[in-house]
Amino acid sequence: MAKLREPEEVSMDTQIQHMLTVARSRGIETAFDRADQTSARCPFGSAGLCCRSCLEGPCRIVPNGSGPRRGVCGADADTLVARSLLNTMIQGASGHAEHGREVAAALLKTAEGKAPYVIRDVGKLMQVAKGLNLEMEGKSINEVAKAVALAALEDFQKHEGVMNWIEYRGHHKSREIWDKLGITPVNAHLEIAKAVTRNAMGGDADPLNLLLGSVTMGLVDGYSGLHLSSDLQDILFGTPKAVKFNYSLGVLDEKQINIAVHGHIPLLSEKIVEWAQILERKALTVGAEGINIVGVCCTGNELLMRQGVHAASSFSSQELVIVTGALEAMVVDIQCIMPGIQQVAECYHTEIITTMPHVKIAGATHVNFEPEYADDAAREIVERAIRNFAKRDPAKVVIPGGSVEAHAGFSVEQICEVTAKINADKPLQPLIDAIKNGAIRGVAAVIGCTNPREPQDIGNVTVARELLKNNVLIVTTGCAAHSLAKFGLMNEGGLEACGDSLKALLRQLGQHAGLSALPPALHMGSCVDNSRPLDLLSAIADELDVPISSLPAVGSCPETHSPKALTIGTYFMAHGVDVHVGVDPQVSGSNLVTRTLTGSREDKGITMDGLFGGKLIVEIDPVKAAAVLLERIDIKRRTLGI
Ligand code: CUV
Ligand code: SF4
Repeated sequence: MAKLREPEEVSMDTQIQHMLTVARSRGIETAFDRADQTSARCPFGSAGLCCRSCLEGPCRIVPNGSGPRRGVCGADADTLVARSLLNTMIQGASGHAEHGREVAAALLKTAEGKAPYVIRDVGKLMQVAKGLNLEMEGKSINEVAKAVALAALEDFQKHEGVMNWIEYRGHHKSREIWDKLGITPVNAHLEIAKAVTRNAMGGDADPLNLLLGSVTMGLVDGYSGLHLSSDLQDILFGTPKAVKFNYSLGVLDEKQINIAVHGHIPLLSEKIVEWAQILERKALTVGAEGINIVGVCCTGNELLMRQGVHAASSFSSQELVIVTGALEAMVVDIQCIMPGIQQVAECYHTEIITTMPHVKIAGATHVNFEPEYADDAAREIVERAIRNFAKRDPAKVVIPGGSVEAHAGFSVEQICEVTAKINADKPLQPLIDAIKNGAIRGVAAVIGCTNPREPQDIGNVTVARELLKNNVLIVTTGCAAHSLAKFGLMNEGGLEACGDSLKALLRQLGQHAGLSALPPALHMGSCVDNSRPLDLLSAIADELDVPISSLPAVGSCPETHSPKALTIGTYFMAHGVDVHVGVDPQVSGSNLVTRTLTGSREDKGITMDGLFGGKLIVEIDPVKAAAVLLERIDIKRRTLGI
């Protein structure tokens, strides 16, 4: 049996350390333990050199050493590595595209009066309709919503032209590059199907062409996944505005019925919040003081951004929410749901409830979600949780004390509402001025996950702190945002982490937001909301009439585990934004692939930096990573002449 890490080595968060000790003392295994048990990892797979694409294989090759240099079909290391990367990209892009499609279908049903949702943000609806060049004259709100939904669904159907959301949101200077390379997606499903075929045995065997295929997956992810989802979710549930919430396991409440919502799509969880309020009185009849909804992963992010729902856990510690013994139900939708939660739940009274027909877990309860019957599903789930309260064993309840207050809700609209109080005609100008005069040295999007193999939060928090110290403004999404919230970077206390000029600016802007200061890390939402930092950059680039690739902006993904984070990173790079990843992306088996991804424009041969103006930075050490990101920010500042 492999030696297990000490709790202090597993997470920086003392509550997580404590709950891990509790889990171990009760003989409950979690992802942190399984990461230790599976620590002997296959060297072929780790380098991208194992191919299982056909039944001649699996082929494992050794490009520089004593072993075979090609698979049975003749594919070499470069092709194998490029294919295995594309495989990862297909996974990532499909996840986000599917998210977008589900939301589009729900919007259509809402517009047709078949689903129990309302259009909460009519202004955003009109703005999106206008952006899509849709005819609005004389149309009712529902008719416009229907036209928007159909335009969205077309991005999964059309057979020529370019995805509507790229026409709408894509920056024209980036578009020129994509079009010239012939990589601009036509429709998400078509591109995904094409990528699967080109990646099969006997398909594409040109590593550079395969890498361009990966960039297309990044664009599919970015536009049919991220932008489309954020836009439509804002229309349905409201564009986020400044909001307060609390973070950490301590948000569970011993006296209340606790329901965790986990996954990615807010369609059902928004309804659960509604039904928890409606059924609050019923909770009192079973002896609870109320119903407490807490968020996990990105469904958590969606709810906190719009409803101020407290957040309990990021990805890697999701099982520990159950170990508190105080959870009546964990409701999951799609993505990032560890199958392991069911084993943990079986040691408690917690009911795991799956909700999507294509994402079930053996042993869990399934309450099917369809937009038409969203109210029925939400009501049943809340009632189940109320019934489960009586089964709770008080002797097993351990909730760590305390939680951290955080401010979130920083959509581009919210940021501009604040800066418009300084310059009403040109709301972006205060930010542009601050970038030009150096008060803001650059902008970094700290995004992505937590990974049970990595010490939780350390990478995310260290990269952010190192950058803040150097006056780099942080925007954040996903589970990285959970890390930054927990460690105080979303409240006033976080200002001590900032360099002087950034601190002064955040204080000045804060006054216009009714806060003593803006938080140093601006929470922009879930993973699909990585559309928002790009929208911000796109608007700044337009204002300055430069490509996005000239801006002193970087992305950093210090603790990722998810293919989705790699596609998001690729989408950033396709716009010319440098992206750091703090976990090995498993491409080391090919010098060609590694050089193309990580090389600079001055290097020999084709590089991402040369083609798009942004490159991949692989650095495990977060302090060193921040130093490299600062260097890249400064290079871009010099090219911009500031
Ligand atoms: Ni989509 S993708 S672990 S929940 S951020 Fe969290 Fe965010 Fe990564 Fe998953
Ligand atoms: Fe082997 Fe080629 Fe088949 Fe891959 S596609 S398993 S390298 S024969």
